Order: sequence, then C-alpha cells, then structure tokens
Amino acid sequence: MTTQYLELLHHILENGSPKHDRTGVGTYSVFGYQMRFDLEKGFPLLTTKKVPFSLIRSELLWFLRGDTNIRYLLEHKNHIWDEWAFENWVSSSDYQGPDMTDFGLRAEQDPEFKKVYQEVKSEFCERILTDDKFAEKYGELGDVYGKQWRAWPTRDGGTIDQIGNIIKQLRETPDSRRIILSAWNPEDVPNMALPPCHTLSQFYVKDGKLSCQLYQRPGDAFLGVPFNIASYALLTHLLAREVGLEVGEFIHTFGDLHIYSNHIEQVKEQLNRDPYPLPTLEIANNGKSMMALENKDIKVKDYKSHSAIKASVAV
Ligand code: THF
Repeated sequence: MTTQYLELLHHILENGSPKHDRTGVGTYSVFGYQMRFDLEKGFPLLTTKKVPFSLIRSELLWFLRGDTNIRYLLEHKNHIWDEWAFENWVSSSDYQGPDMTDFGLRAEQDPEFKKVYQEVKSEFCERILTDDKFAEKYGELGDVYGKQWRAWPTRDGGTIDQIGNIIKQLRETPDSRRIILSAWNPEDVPNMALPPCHTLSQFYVKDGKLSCQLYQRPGDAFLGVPFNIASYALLTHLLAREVGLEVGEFIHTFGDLHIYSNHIEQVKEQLNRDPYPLPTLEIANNGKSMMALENKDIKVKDYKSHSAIKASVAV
C-alpha cells in the first residue's frame, strides 16, 4: 500500500504541471489517477509517516452520525475541520476581533500574524465547546458529508438516508450496480464554502467480499490523501461487518490530483523512507450497529510508522 502511495507522489513530481488554485498557494497537478488496495492484505494506513488514525476514526464516526457541527470533533480533540467553521465566524458581523481576512495564507507568511491567529482560533474552539448558542450558530458547517450521507434533502421536504439505503441494498440486492453514495448536489454547490471532495463512491459485492471505489474530484496528495484512503477503507470495513461480508478492495480514483507547493520538501523527505508492514484493524464484537459505534470500539493494531511530518493545510 505504502509503495503505491509513494509511486503516486513520484508520478505527480514527474508529471505534474504548475497550476493556480482557489487557495492561492499553488500546486503541481495531474488529471486522472487510480490506485487499488487489497484490504485483506492489511489496513491501508501509511507507514512512511505517522498518520493520526484517531482523527480519521472520529471524523468518519461524525459523518456516520449525520453530524455537521464541529463540536463533536472538538470533543474528540479533532481539529481538521476548524478552519472552515472559523472562516464563517470571522467573516460574520458578530465577530469584533483582529482582522482575519485570508488567515490561512497570512499565517503561512507572517509569524506575528500566526500568533494572533492561533490565539483567536483557540478562543473560538473553546467557545464552541462551552457556549451552546454559539456552537449552534458557528460550529455548524451546513451541508457537509454528514448531511448528504444521512439526510439528503428532497424536493418534497423529506430526507434520504443514503447509508441506510446502502446497508439495505447490500443485504437484499448485493449484485446491484446502483449501490451509490453521492455527495455532489449541483443545486447547492454554488453556495458552498467547500463543495464535497469525495464526490461519489460505489460498492460492489463478489464472492462474499465488499469492495468500494471512490471518485475524488481533488486530491491533496500529501495531507489529505493518506486520510482519505484510511477513511474509505474504514467505511468499507464497517459496512462489511454490518452486513456480514468480508472486505475486498478499495479503489481510489482521482480527478485533479495535486501536491501543494508548500509540501514539496515534505514529499521529498517522505520518498526517502522505507515502508513497514501494514497494521490491522480491530472492531469490537459488541453487536452495535456501525452508526452506534464509538471511538473506543475501533482500533488499529501493530501500527509501526516513521515519524510525523508537519505541513499546513491550504484553506
Ligand atoms: N482541504 C485541503 N486543502 N486538503 C484536504 O485534505 C482537505 N480535506 C478536508 C477538507 N478540506 C481539505 C479536511 N481534511 C489534515 C488532514 C485532513 C484534513 C485536514 C487537515 C491535517 O492537517 N493532518 C495532519 C495532522 C493534523 C493534526 O495532527 O491535528 C497530518 O499530518 O496528517 C480532505 O479530506
């Protein structure tokens, strides 16, 4: 698995073209790429840098609960979605603090500003955790994955539970070619701060094994992709357990696959490292349905990795 990921990084370094992007950071980008991981050969958690599995787990459980408020993530010490909620707060008329325009880019370029930004953001997170009214208004990310997966709005005012439907299809019509989880809603996209990156996935059953293919429209190769692989591998395991199947493959297909220009040194460092054997996944055998699982019910075992490599996320 790790080798396939390192090949992906090589491929972008060799074939990527400089490309401007929404965040202003700049990327090296290729269009169209695919990897296949055999989930029976171990859990695909990258070994050439330490990937914080606990964050991947709490993010996926957050999606599966249908939750779209970052409070749950903060309660689990998960800060990977902070910036998007923070952006809503500092651009609102309720916000009276120091100017936070373009905070992502400016924190990269200006150490003085970075200090102020980190202070204001940590006060923001504290307030989300302690002030219910504030959390309701500014912790809410709106129509992100939790909403699309569990309560897709229909035109007659109802909702569709896509995960519930997938479980039903896997049980009743496993040969179906329509077992789809979609996050892309063309009506909403123009008004979204961050339209879904994991656009669509499809599930497939053969010989008692469940496979998943994801079409991801943009891939942040250094920071996001290791998270995305582990997250969909975990989702496949959870669905397979729910309906009594084994796991098959995870197939990861990309649209615009890129390395941010401020991640190039980190990528080169990682390419000098040798992979370790993959860990395995353990899910508690407690009869709980996947939607009711808690963080403590899911563990990776025997995860040996190289040290973490720091990089900042483009907002
Ligand atoms: N935006 C961008 N530019 N890249 C993404 O990967 C991305 N995501 C989600 C939404 N927008 C995105 C958020 N996912 C990290 C990892 C995944 C994220 C956001 C941030 C990150 O910083 N990971 C660090 C560890 C962080 C920590 O320990 O707190 C790492 O080293 O892996 C696509 O899903």
